[in-house]
Amino acid sequence: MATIDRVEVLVTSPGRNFVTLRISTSDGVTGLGDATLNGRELAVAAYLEEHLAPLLIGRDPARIEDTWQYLYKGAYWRRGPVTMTAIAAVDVALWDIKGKVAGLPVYQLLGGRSRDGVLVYCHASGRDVESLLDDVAAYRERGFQAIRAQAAVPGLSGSYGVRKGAFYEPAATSLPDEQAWSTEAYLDFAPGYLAKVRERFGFGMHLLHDVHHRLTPIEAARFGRSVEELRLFWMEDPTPAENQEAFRLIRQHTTTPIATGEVLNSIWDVRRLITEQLIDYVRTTVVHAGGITHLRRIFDLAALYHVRTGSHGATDLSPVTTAAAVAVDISVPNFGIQEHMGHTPETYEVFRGTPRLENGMLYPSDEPGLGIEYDDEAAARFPYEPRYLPIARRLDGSMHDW
Ligand code: EZ4
Ligand code: CO
Repeated sequence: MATIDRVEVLVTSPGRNFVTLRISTSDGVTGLGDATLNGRELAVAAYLEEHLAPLLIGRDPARIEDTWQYLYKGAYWRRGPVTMTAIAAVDVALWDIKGKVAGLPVYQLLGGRSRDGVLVYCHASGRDVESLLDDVAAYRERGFQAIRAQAAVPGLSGSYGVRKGAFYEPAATSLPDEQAWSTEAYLDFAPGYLAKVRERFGFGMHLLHDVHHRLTPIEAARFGRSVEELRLFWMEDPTPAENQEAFRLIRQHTTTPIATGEVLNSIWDVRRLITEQLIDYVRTTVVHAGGITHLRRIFDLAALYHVRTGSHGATDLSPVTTAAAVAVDISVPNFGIQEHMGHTPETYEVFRGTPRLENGMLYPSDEPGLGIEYDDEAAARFPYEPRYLPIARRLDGSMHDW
């Protein structure tokens, strides 16, 4: 029997921070898992290095389910983003190893293709409506079939979700940037620019919008109702997802589809949302929700309740996560859509072999495992630097209350 004989935690910052786990076996096979938790990266690195690596040495790398249960139940302290991201990194690295040992891409181990490719949505944004419309046009030209649209709210400093340069990166400062927020200004503005996107580009594409958790349930209900005729693919994170009951109120008022779950990390966190059919798309991911093993469990529960998948895929989820997400997405019956923003060229120098993107669809590599190689020399050129997500204050100076 092969055993796990090396566990390395790799930290690099090719434009943004990534934590990666590399597991090597006594047979010389290596597997990669993403362990990136935006703005809290080193907490997961320490969890892996100090608490999980010593437990993994000598174990059988083929026992993926058993290792998952051992790490989850053995912690005693269950769930939470740090724990679930650390377990995810181990889980994904072991799937990568299993694929390489079998000589098969990971999606084949998950039952093979349920579809030809994975529909993705990209992020169009603008500092005003005109530049948003130009950005949508550019993504349409590149063949994207589904587009998220966000514009900066006039008069508010900072604008979460709006790209500044060529690459989207909300975690861009060495201490958290402070931005201003006004719900009234947002609600007056956002439905109008979404309408302009439909006016100019029609209904032959999917249109998405992310509320970033910023509304109260009744505000979210009003927003959802006000954009019904625009037939959004979804409104994302209308309210903070930890209050699962809030979604019932939103649901009672609007037929705009609802997606949530990018910050949730276990089946327990989404159970009511799914079983009470309060959402249409569940956004949990391979990296933050316990790896392929646990994400499939969440997606199977969702399938019973007509909830489709719509996993998070922003720039803080590394190319290892993209590859693992595509393996899950292409195989599960209830796939909905996958978020995909792409990474900087520097990131692709470190993580080689990302899934192929063509006409707004991602296609998995047919290399054994996940098909991603980590380039240590390239990684060494990009040392870690603290980077934080912004926070927001309301106009009276108080911390936001979402
Ligand atoms: O705020 O990935 O849907 N995508 C998003 C992202 C998240 C960041 C947080 O790290 O909401 O922009
Ligand atoms: Co989001």
